[in-house]
Formats: sequence, C-alpha cells, structure tokens
Amino acid sequence: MGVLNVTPDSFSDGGRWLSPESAVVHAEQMIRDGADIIDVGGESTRPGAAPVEDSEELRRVMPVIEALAGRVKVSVDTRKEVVARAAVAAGATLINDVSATLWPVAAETGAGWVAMHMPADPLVMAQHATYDDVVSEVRDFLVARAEKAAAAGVEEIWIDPGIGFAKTAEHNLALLHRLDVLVGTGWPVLVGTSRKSFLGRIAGSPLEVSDRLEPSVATAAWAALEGAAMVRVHDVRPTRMAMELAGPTTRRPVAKGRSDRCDAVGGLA
Ligand code: HH2
Repeated sequence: MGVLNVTPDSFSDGGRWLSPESAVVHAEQMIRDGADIIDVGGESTRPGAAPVEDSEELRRVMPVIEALAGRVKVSVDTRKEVVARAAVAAGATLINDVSATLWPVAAETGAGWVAMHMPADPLVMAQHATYDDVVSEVRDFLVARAEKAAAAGVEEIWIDPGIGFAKTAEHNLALLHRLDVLVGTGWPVLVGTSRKSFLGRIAGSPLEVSDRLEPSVATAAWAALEGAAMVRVHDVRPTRMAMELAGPTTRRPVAKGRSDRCDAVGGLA
C-alpha cells in the first residue's frame, strides 16, 4: 500500500503532493514501483494534529481518487463518514479507517475496511499511551471491531495495530515483535511503520524523517515475514525490493481460518 498524503502538514511528506496533478504523478510512480493499492489521505493524524473540516478534506482527496479509481485499487485514509462515502462513490474500494468506527459505511457500500487501533484522538493521543499489556489489548480491540464488521456484512476486513498511535517506542516494538499474536487471529494484518519516529530507537538515537528509510524498509520486511499481509509505506520501490528478497509471499504463515479474506484482495502477490 503506497501512501499518498494530499495534506499540507503530514509528518513526513506534508505539502509535497498538494496539487491533484502532482499527487497523481506520484501515485503513478508508486504503481510503477510495485504498489498494489494507493492510500489517499486528506487529513494528517500525526500526534497533535488538529482535525480538518469535512469540506476541506473532500476538496483535497476527491480529485485524486477520481483520477486514480479504475486504474489501481484505491483506499481512502479517513475518519469521516462523509469522506468515506464520497470516496467509495468515486471508486475507492477500501476504507482505511484509523478511528475503527466506519464499518457500517463499508457494510452499506460494499467497500473493504481497515480497522486500526488508535485509542484517542491525535490531538491528545500522546497522553493515552498506557497499557498493561499492549499486545493483548490491541489484539482484543481489533478482533472485537473486526467481528462487528463481519457481523454487519463487511467482506474484506483488515486489522492494523496502529504503530505510532498513542504508543511509546517500547509499545511499537512490542507489537512488532509479537506480530504473530495479531496474525494468529486469522484476520489479515496491515502494518504501517513507514518513517515513524520510534524507528530512531532501532538506530539508538532520534532520526530525522529523511534518515528513516532503512529502518522503515527493515520493519516492513520484518512485518511481512512475520505474516503481515500488507504494509503501508511511503518508499515503495526499496520496500518492494526487500520484500521480494525476503520472500514474504512464500514464507508467510497461512492465516488460520480466514486466509481467504486475504487472498481475495491479492495479499502481496
Ligand atoms: N499511519 C498513518 C496514517 N494512516 N493508516 C493505517 N491503516 N496504518 C497506519 O499505520 C497509518 C495510517 C500516519 O502516517 P502518515 O499518513 O504518513 O502521516 P500523517 O498522518 O501525518 O498524514
């Protein structure tokens, strides 16, 4: 999944793809580089980010989704029902929902749905990074949401631990080290570590965003080898190369019971 932030303030690429023309050119490059899905977002959810008006988010994402739909699988990265509905009407087939609340929209429209773990709004989430056992708490939250969505009739459901969302570096690393716990639920797992600040911990000291390529690629390849069925990345080409070399499609553990949901959307094939 290639990240396409049509925002002025995203933490790593804010302002770079603000015009629809530049966003589409970048998406085309990511497709050539091997992205299977383009994830279009019009609101930054970095820690401390303020919410964006519905009309502004629509103005940012709609021309891009309209230009890409039909040429590649498009997901919309939104927390807003109105944006999700408009995006699906324009041809997006996946709702990447960091709020994990929009499954009724997916059920009604027939779109796929990503449930991501984010226990508090981005504006205040740094104060909510407290868990007794982050791995089991995130798993239980995601499984409960996925089951609700399945009961409502959503056919394509992904779970995502929400790396960097109300989590310390230790929480993020614990979730990555025990990805098998999420994979073992049988729901296909999506992981997004790309360019996130905790990666500095792997390097031993804080890293500028521009210096986070290697740990981004390493953690994406790790996630795939541990059984994640999709990774959300900014740097598609090096990630794709690493994953081809690591052989995730052949080595990843088969998800129990529900692997058909993963195969239905192509996985990493
Ligand atoms: N991370 C971000 C945004 N959306 N969606 C999913 N499913 N998983 C993630 O880990 C995830 C996500 C944050 O990254 P980015 O889009 O680069 O930054 P910003 O929120 O500042 O636009």
